[in-house]
Amino acid sequence: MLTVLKKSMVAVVCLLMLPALSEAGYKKEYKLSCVVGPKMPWGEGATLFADLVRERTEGRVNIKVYTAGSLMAGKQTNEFLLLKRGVADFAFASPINWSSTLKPLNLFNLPFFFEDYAALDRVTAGESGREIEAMIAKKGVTVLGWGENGYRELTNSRRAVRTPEDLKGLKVRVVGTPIFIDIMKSMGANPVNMNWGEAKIAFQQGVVDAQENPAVGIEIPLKIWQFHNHVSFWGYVIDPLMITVNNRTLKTFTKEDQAIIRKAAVDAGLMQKAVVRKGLVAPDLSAHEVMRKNGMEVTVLTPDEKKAFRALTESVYEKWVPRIGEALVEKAKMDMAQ
Ligand code: X2X
Repeated sequence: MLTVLKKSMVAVVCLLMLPALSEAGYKKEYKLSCVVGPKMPWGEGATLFADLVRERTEGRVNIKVYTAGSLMAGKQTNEFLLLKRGVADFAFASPINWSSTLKPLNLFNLPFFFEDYAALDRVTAGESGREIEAMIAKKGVTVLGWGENGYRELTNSRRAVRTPEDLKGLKVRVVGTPIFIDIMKSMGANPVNMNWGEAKIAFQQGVVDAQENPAVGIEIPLKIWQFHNHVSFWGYVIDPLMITVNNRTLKTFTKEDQAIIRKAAVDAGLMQKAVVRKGLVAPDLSAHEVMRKNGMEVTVLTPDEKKAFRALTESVYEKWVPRIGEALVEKAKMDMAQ
């Protein structure tokens, strides 16, 4: 009788202790930062990641998504520092917004550098990708998985843009990351930097003529045709996304939960990436069709037409490759050539 009682008491104590042990030090809620709204594929990807983590950890890790840059009052270029300091625990982030703080991330902003999706995938999965992750880890943040915003395509309210002559003088809203000013100037445009949170009003009021963002990732969900009736598919920059966590936060989770979180980030990233790549490559050009149906003139640049823009950006490479790191750029080229 006594042994039975003892055994059941041990069982009860174990049951009571188990969740307590595995959740020791866990917060009730973790904050995830995201620059865009919840209805963009990027924001949906953030929610998907949070949901997968919650389900797979059976509620132990509860992530709340803060969209539209709400954790940083819209100042998107501050995101990395907020994450590093632990104001945010996680971020579903674009390297664009971190690259004024972390110079090597400007690799992803080099104009006409990533010829196609395969090239980008080879970098994020390759040695250059590992080097970038190691560089970020040293600064206090772990990259858990990669998603995507997409190729950044130009829209404007003035004219079809196919040549540098067409771009000349257009007032283009760009993100507040210095390299974008240099790129736009080199190609003859007139760049104005502004946070994403203020951009829509600027388009509405015609403060700027143009902007560049991914078609499926941002322009279509935003209904950019309300403001701009021309789109140029020129693929000048592709914007990957990273699902990330503060190193100190990550260490507070059990090994099992860390593995679950990593897997959830990889899964959510892959799913989100598939969404933003749809309808943009022949034979499925349904995204172009959506824009056309909504009254936009769709201009698709040929490889030679892209080269004319690329040739103008030589000064950007001269200035920025040394800042990114010659060796990293070379490594990325080698990964792409695999
Ligand atoms: O600000 C932008 O253009 C956006 C939403 O694409 C980024 O955060 C990089």
